[in-house]
Amino acid sequence: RFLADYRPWPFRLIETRLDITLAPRGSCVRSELALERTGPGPLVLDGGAGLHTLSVCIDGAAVPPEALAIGGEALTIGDRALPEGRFTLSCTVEIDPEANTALEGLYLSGGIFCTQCEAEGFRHITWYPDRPDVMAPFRVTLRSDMPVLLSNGNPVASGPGWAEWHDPWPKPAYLFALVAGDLRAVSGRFATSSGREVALNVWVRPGDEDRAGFALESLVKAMRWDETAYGREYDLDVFNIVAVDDFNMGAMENKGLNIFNSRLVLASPETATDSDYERIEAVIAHEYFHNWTGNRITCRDWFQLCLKEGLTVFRDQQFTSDMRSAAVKRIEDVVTLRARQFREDAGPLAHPPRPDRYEEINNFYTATVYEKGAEVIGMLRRLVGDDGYRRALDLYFDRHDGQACTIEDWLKVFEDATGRDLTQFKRWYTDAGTPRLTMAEDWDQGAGRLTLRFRQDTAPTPGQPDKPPRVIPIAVGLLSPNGDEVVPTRVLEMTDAEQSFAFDGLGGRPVVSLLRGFSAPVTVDRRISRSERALLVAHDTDPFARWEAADSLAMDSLVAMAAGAGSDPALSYAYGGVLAERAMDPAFLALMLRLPAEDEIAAEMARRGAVPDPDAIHRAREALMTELATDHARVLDQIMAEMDCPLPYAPDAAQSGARSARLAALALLSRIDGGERAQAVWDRAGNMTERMGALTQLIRAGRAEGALAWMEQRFAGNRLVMDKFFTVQPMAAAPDRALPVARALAARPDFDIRNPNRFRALIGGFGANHAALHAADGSGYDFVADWLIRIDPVNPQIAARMCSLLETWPRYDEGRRAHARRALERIAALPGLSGNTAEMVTRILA
Ligand code: HT7
Ligand code: ZN
Repeated sequence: RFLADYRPWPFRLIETRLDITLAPRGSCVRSELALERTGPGPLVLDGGAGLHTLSVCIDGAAVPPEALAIGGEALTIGDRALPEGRFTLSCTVEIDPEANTALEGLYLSGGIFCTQCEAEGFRHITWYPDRPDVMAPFRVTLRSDMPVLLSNGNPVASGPGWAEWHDPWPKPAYLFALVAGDLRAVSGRFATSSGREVALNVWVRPGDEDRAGFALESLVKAMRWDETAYGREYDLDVFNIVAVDDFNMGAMENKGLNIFNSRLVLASPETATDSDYERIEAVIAHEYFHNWTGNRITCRDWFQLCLKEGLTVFRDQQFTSDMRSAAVKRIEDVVTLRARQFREDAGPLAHPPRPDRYEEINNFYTATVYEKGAEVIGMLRRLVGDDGYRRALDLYFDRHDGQACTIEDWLKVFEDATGRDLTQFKRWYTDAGTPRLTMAEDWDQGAGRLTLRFRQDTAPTPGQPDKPPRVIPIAVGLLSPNGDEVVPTRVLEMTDAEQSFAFDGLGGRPVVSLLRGFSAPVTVDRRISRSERALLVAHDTDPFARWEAADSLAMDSLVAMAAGAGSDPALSYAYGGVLAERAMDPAFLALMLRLPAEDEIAAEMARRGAVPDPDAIHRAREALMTELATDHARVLDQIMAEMDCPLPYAPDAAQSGARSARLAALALLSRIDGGERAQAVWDRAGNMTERMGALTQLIRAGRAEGALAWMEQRFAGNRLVMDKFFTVQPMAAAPDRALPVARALAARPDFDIRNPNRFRALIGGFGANHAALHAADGSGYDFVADWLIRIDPVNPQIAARMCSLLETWPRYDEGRRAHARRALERIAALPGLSGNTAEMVTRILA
């Protein structure tokens, strides 16, 4: 499919009525679409193979067989059978939710009927114009003996065995949802700024009510924040959230009826970690924010996916910054961006935030569309300023409410609101690849002038050999050699391939603090001495740049060590300085103590033109951690003691920051004490955060048997905790132990591949063990390929998404590349391979 092929649908959909009788093996879906022709051509509706069509009528009369074609994935009614003006098309189909293991359309999750319609799931429910630019109000009747029957919008009426819902806001089919099951609500109320009373419900399985409170609190915070920060008010009488155990992604923003993966709703201190809590707060907010950025204003077509996802990620990042520490959040976001999106951009799956072609849209819910889409908005905001951003957003909501829009519409509101020409900026949306920014410095002592000379280049990506320059906002500050800030942050706007910027009136040569706040998603090459880096680590006023200086010192050291060099004493010295600083925010300290992950080191080596050796990288990182722990054992122990949080447990920024610093210190110290401290933390642990921190180190130290047995016994019935059990073992195991551990876990009866969380837990956990995944004998690739082959016929979306575990194969040596290629070819050759996985494997191999 191609962006250039977009054509409007030649009919207007005035209203959609659905009457659905639910049964596990044969649910009956009756639809009535009120339609009006607006252009020439037949009426073509989308549908899937699983629809058993019982009748198709126009204005109550069966469509004659000669006018009707049902084939493949379309139902077509010829021109001549269609009345002039308004008419009603009614269809009746039967579908089989129990057989639906792909979890797309209507399916059953642990006895609960639920739906997932984004991107193209509605066509598995009935024949429909399943495209985001066809929007209509919905009136839905559900019939079932389940006690709770939910759909979008407001409840209209209900009786024993049925309920009617009406959603007045026109919406595309991908935002339709229904839920029917034995559920309990944890409820609250919210009064909007204009006085609308909204009933809030978080629906969970009986017995899970005591783990739903945090989700409800997060929803209230998100609703209030969107009113204050964006002037956006909620627009229905009820807002329902439902938690289900079987879900392909994290959550879904269906209008008024968000459906969530239960891991993003259910939390208690005993079962969820601090990061689980933070993620729940963020995703509840993300889905809620979609009500305006996605639902009220939606996408014209799926090429525009980042219009809603990039903007909504940007908004949820702002929200978390406001709720917690902005500096820590920014660094965490950059770490994720580099680990996932830079990796994508540097490999065979590179694509722009707005792709112009795809085969399977589900394969484009990527870090590029989401995270880079958000970065692009951050740059836009930096360029137009906070006021300009606010004016543009107000205009966006005014101008486009109720519409299905494009990236062009989005950029136009910025142009109209600020008077800025965004022609060049648009390249961030249309061009793939991470620009490399090279900086050189010219210092003129006599004139007191520092000139910064920049060059930008972007390597070719699939289908895009030439990369014209982009506009890059480069935030820069200058520090004097004694650490004082002599020039506060200034944003330089680079528009050419090469460009210089001068700073005058300087008393002495300053140290440049570059790309403050990570002002653009680029990589940086600059010549900078260790002592300048150390100065930035000690004194930079910009927290991101400060962290970045420490991270790059560590990275340089690790890259050199992986290539056989000894460690750099400057790093341990800089670490000592950081540890000595008493006033540092503990969450920030935890980030400063973190060493780059093995996959990040491999990526950096590849970027520098070297071939990474995963075993050497693993050894280097372990050696450096051991050295840092040895050098700083005393103060690390002090940190562990000081950061021991008082009871009661709270998942707030202060406590979770302290716990993360404590566990970062524990991770280092466990390298030199054989896991003794980890055992002590485990024995006294009062919450899941401490348990998982300690367990990771116990596994690494090879003394986790007791802890694992306890966990299994204590949480056997808790799927979410058992997912952690499946992830942490292969992830933290020594590289030569990870495969036998993963194989043993895969052989357990509770490794159920129909549950995406469980599959991701084990296969993703193994994939996170860099040296095991990239074992020289290809055993890691084979293990992953074997399981992708097994899951593909069950759940193609999950199979395709997990293919990205193999996307970095071109980085490695010839032997590993040959093994990876063979594993990928084995998947590609599978008879009946899904289109989803076929597309991914073909792109990865290209
Ligand atoms: N907009 C939602 C995306 C999503 C999804 C996409 C494909 C297949 C299943 C899915 N479940 C949810 C979630 C979001 O980004 O907010
Ligand atoms: Zn989203």
